[in-house]
Amino acid sequence: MSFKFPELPYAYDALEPHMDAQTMELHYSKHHQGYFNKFMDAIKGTDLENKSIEDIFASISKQPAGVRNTGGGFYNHNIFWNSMSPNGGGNPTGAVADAIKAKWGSFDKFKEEFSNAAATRFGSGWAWLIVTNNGDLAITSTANQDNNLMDVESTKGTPILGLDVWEHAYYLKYQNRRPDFINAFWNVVNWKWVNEQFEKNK
Ligand code: MN3
Repeated sequence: MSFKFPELPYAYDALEPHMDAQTMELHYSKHHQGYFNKFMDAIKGTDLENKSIEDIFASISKQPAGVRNTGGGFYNHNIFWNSMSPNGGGNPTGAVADAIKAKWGSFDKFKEEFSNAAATRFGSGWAWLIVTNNGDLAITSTANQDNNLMDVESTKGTPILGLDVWEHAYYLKYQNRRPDFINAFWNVVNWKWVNEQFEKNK
């Protein structure tokens, strides 16, 4: 297994006005790249170099905090970039749309609960839609760079939609108004990609 720093799937300004170009550039080229570089340094020469990221997360409680924080930072931002698209927004489609309706009753109710998870995460962290290990959908929130693939989380599953609510994700454009950033996110959600992840992991 070798890890690669991914290309951003669109231009820095592609998600304007919802996600501003300056934030996107700093977030990807400084924050995400920084996590990746530090993760590579942290696992260099260890047996983790030959493991998948999922395997590393499955026993993350046995690893140094540096591996947990930087490995999480690397993986989580991959999910975040793919969760958005210039052609995104609107309503979910495909099997995930049906599963959301079955679980929450309506897309609006789902949006409300996910937004609430993102808004109420104290400090830095993430809101997720995950496929749990028994194939169910769940909304979760994790601190710092943790995610639900990690053995430290009580709810286990694979993230299929992720929202970064660290201040670096929104402060330049939205300052302290995290709820405005969360509302803007819905205009760019890449439901096609989310549905593909759901199909793969359900
Ligand atoms: Mn971030």
